[in-house]
Amino acid sequence: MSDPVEYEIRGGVAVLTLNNPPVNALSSSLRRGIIDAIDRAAIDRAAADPDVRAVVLSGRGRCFCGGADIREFGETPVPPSLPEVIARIEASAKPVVAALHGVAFGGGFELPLGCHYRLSAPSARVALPEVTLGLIPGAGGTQRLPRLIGAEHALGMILSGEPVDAETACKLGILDAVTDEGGLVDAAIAFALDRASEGGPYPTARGSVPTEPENGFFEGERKKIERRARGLIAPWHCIDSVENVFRLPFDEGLATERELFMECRGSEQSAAQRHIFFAEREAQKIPGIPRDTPVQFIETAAVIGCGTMGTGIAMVFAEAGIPVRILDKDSGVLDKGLQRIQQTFAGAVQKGKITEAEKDTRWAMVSGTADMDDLKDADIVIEAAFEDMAVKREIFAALDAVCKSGAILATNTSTLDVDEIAAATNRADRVIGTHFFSPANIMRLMENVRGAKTSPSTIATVMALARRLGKAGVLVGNCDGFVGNRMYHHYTRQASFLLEEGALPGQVDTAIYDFGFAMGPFAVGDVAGLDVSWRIRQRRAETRPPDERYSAIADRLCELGRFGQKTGAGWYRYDNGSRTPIADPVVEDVIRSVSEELGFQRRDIGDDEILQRCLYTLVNEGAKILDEGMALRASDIDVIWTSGYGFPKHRGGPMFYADRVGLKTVYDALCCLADIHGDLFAPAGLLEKLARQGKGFENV
Ligand code: T1G
Repeated sequence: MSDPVEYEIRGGVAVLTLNNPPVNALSSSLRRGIIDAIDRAAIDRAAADPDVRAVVLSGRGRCFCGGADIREFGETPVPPSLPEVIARIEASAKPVVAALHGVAFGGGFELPLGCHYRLSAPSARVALPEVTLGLIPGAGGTQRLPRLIGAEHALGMILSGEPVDAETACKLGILDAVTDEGGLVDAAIAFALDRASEGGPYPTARGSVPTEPENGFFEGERKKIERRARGLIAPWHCIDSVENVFRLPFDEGLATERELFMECRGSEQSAAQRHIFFAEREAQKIPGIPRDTPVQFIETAAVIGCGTMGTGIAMVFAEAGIPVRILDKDSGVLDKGLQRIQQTFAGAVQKGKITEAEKDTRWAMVSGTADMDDLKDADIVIEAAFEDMAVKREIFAALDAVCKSGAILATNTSTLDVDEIAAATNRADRVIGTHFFSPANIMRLMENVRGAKTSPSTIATVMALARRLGKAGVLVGNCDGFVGNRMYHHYTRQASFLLEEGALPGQVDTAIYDFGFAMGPFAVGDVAGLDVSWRIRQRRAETRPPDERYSAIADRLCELGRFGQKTGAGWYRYDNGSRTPIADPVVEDVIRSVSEELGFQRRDIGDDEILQRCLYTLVNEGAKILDEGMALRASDIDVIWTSGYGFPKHRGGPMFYADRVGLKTVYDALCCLADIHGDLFAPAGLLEKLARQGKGFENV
């Protein structure tokens, strides 16, 4: 086992190199290693020490440090704590210089904040992403960073969790210098010796006087996060802890930060968000497809169809720096789509998300054509044409004839059979589903659908492409609706049945929103367009079992031309272009008339019943999907629902949530619902088995 901290004296400077692959996570052994190394460097002796005059702290491998070891959070803390390590460094009588490359995230950034100086390579990025894990910075970040760069910038970084690049970090006062890529450690050594020659005391964040923010700043920040942080713990504690910089002496502020951090660390919300963090990484691991499976590097891409999905997908490639050509035979549609892309990029500049130069770079990646021959050299083609099997088969046959032999042909279909599409080609091994979610340039989920003949190399290539595109890639089986939409179909059916029995759209949506979803199912339907699912229901009509309960309410609305926001009315009405849903008596009348036709005596329905019937339906269908092998693991389903359907991350996804409720509880509730509503709620075999064994989906 190599030393967790490499120790080398270079020209009177002790160079400490963190060495805990893959990201130098600050495990207990690494923290102990840092303490041992700074003791060895005798940092409590003056810089005149003939052996060691200064210290440089660097990282081995891809990054400086990815932060505290998240895997340790479920265990009893082992000393020394990270705050103790940082306090020792900060009190050093010798100058300590951090040399940052790659990322310095979380505790991996708090550690350098405790150093006297910070240098970085141009590629380095710093961040405090703890809030994305349901935490707050717990090793001084909320106390030191505001003292260095002011409350406004510090709280912005802490609440967003977003990285800051080296140039910006230098401008803000986080870094003392940005060196060239190759000479970081040498530059840090020279810098350290210069500081040692000048003598102490050396600057510390603790000793910096914070600049008071304008009056009402913190209250304003609380107002800003009201909607998106509703029901959460960590974001509010972030604001409280930064505000303490201006209310409490440093050590008291540090102690309070630690208390708030430990509260977050022990919360269900953080357990759920840490579950998703690891689940997204676990989803990359495909049994039978080893990490070293040959992967084709995608140099160029093409998209078929310049509609909403096609343009969204093209933007994803352009943002990842991959040249993408969009084909549409309708020049009007093509021009409109290209214009939409240009406007979206320009809008991102106006919002300050990207620079003019970045906009130009992205736009330069995009081109349009009406000639399929122009796609012959593309490494991958994503078909995003009309959701009709005949149309897709015709396109794939044509692509198969035109595209180079190694090209991957992918379909963005949301429900159609990938094998049937692949059968239209002579390269079924290189055909796969790549199901993006609208808007494709915003939603992180990418469901990759393996066909029966899809090769391991094609799967490995597309899973690697998902990462490169910044997507949460999940490999799923080729069943009707794959995983996400198959579960969503049952979830929305239940929501409609609740309307027939007594609820109204606003009540159902509010219950789901209060649970933590971004929107309830009816509001989502109005955004997506009710005509989309209407077409799918019409396609399925001839194969629907005659005795299967079916709600006609949505069909009635579509027959009235109510397709949602795009027609100004759907489940709700929308006044002149507004996106705010307003309850509409017309819809209530439709609902009541369907209830009457079905002979329902409408009744009051409580939020608990709404949540049980909608969420446990999700869990039950997820269990069936696992049983059938259409998802590799329960946590994959959690990734799908948190990154593609707005399931609240602080609940961990449907399967994690069910485990926390207890599968016996879920099973018993499903049995009660089945007694009332029939087989709709018959528990899946896997769920029953796990419930009886006292186990959870985490054991699958
Ligand atoms: N702890 C434990 N394991 C980690 C880890 C961490 N902090 N970061 C990454 N890993 C594992 C990951 O699960 C994967 O494992 C492998 O490393 C490669 O990760 C006190 C309390 C650093 C930008 O939130 O953002 O500090 O799948 O695939 O794409 O205030 O990992 O190979 O078995 O993501 O090159 C705060 C989390 C922690 C940063 C690298 N830090 N990590 O990205 O590799 S809380 C974070 C990342 C904290 C303090 C608080 C990224 C990365 P496996 P990867 P990558």
